Amino acid sequence: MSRADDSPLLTATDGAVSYSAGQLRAMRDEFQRFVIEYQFGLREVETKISILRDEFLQMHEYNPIEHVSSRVKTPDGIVEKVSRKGIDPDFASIRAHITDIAGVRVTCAFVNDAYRLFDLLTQQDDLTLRVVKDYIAQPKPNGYKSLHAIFEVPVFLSSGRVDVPVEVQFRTIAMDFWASLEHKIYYKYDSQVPSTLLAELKSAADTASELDARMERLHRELRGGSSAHAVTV
Ligand code: 0O2
Repeated sequence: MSRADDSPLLTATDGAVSYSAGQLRAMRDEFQRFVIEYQFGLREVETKISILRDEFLQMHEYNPIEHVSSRVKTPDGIVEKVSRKGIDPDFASIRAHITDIAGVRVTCAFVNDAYRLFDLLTQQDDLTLRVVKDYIAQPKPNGYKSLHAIFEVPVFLSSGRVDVPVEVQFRTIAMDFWASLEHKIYYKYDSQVPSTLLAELKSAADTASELDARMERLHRELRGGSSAHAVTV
C-alpha cells in the first residue's frame, strides 16, 4: 500500500505535530547527510593514526599506541548535549557548537607517548588544531586525566570540501582504566555517586598517576632519552 508523500503519517494526540512520509524521509536524509561527514572525518583521522603506528612499528620497532577506538556520537548523545548546553536544535547550530560528534581515543602505554602522538598530529599541515584541553597537566577535580584536542580535517565530497571537527583524546592505559570505571559508576548511580565512592575514585586516580610516573621512569631507564612533555599552542 502506498501513501501520498504529503499525507500526514504521524499526528500527535494533542494535534501539535504531524509529519507526512515525505517530510520524514527528508528529515532522515538530512540527518544521514549530517552524520556521514563525521564518519568520513573519523576515517581520515583513524588512517593518520594507523599510518603513524605502522611507521613506528616498522621503522623504529616501537609501538607508542596500545589501543585506538572511535565512535560517532549517537543521536541520543547529541540530543542530550543539545539540551544540556541549550544549543538551538538545528543542524547548523549543532555543527557549530558540538565539536565531539566524531571522537577518537588513542590509548598509549606512557604519558610521553600520548604527548608525542598529539605533537605528530599537530604537525600535519592538513589538520587544523582548534582547541586543546590538557587534563593531564591539569586534571579535573574528580581525578580525570586525558589530553583532548579538537582537530579539523578536510573531507572531500562530490559537492566539495568540508572541514570536519574530530575530537581526539590521548591517554594512558591507567587513565583509560580509571575513566572507564568512573563512567560505569556514574551510570550505575545515575550521577548521584556517594561521597565515599567519589573519594575512593579520586584516590584511585592518584594511584594511577603514580603508576604512570613510575612506569615512565622505568621505561626511560630501559630505552634512554628524555621525557619532557608539554602542550604548546
Ligand atoms: P562520550 O561517551 O565520550 O561521548 P561536556 O563535558 O560534554 O559537557 P566538553 O567541553 O565537550 O563538554 O567536554 P570535555 O571536557 O572536552 O570532555 C568530554 C568527553 O571527555 C566526555 O564525552 C568523556 O568522553 C570525557 N570525559 C570528560 N570528563 C570526564 C570525566 O570526568 N570522566 C570520564 N569518565 N570521562 C570524561 P561525553 O560526551 O561525556 O561522552
